[in-house]
Amino acid sequence: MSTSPTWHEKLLGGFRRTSDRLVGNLAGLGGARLTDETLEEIEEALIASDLGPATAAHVRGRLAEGTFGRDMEELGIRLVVAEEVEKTLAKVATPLEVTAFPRPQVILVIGVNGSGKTTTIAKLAHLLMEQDYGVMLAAGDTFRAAAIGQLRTWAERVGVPIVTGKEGGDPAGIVFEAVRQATETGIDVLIVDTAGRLQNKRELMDELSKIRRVLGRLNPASPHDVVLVLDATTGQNALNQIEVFKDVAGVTGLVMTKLDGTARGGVLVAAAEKYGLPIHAIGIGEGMTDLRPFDASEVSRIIAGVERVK
Ligand SMILES: Nc1nc2c(ncn2[C@@H]2O[C@H](COP(=O)(O)OP(=O)(O)O)[C@@H](O)[C@H]2O)c(=O)[nH]1
Ligand SMILES: [Mg+2]
Repeated sequence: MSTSPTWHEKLLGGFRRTSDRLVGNLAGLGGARLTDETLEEIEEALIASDLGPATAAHVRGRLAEGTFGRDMEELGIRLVVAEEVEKTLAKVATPLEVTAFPRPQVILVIGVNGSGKTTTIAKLAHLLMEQDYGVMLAAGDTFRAAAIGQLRTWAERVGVPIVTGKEGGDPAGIVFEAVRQATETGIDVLIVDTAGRLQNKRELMDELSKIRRVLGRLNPASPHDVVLVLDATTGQNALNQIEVFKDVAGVTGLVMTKLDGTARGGVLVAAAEKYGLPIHAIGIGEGMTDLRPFDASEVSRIIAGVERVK
């Protein structure tokens, strides 16, 4: 009889590449005297494992300050890595909170095609429902009929109302109608799907601005959240997307998805370090329950390969 993997087991899978690489890189560096040269090697090993340069420099600094020249076991090094990574991640690990008054809180979900927006919306809706919030979805990706159908299927599965329009229809109009319905029916959270690929970037940004303008006219505080969804399997490319979207789209927070299987989990640390944007949740699969806020300590210990050491 097989049981399905737990959240922790799936996390281990998603960070395996980063963790294996890091542990492999650090192997053999412990037990020796920490010379300048060894410290240099350790710092390079950390950067090669996708951790950002600042976190790597902090680890080096920590190792140099207290223990330089002393014998340092490999496990000791990894514990320092875990502590420093945790400091970086703890600053950004920020669950999405539902605080908007008046309701609804409007969450605009953006990101390039295939990054996992629609799936993340379904998972987020499920997570919020579990917290007893009333959730509604708006199908603002009208670029393809399949995108509308995909969100509708998820809405049925999760059990939340959805507002849709025609393929090729005006997303701003759909969003306007969704806010009206959400207000009328006392919905707490309205989550808006958006298109990730239009003819060109200009058009995509224009469409997002138009949605924002319409929302802002209904309530100046809206959208309350602009969440950029990133695909962790794309490594450095995920960082480039933050660069592209953060200012023009007014990103307020991130969700990192596909942190399962073939993910390059270290990119989570790199993103945290470089941009300092709140990271609301991480996604580790295609199921409804595969999205959660993350525990900076747990993730750091997994990355550093010390999760079983107390
Ligand atoms: N393994 C894995 N696949 C995911 C995850 N999130 C989304 N996907 C898959 O990635 C593909 C694109 O997701 P979708 O939500 O349609 O992306 P969108 O184009 O940004 O809306 C789909 O095949 C999803 O099933 C995840 O956390 N893990
Ligand atoms: Mg989609």
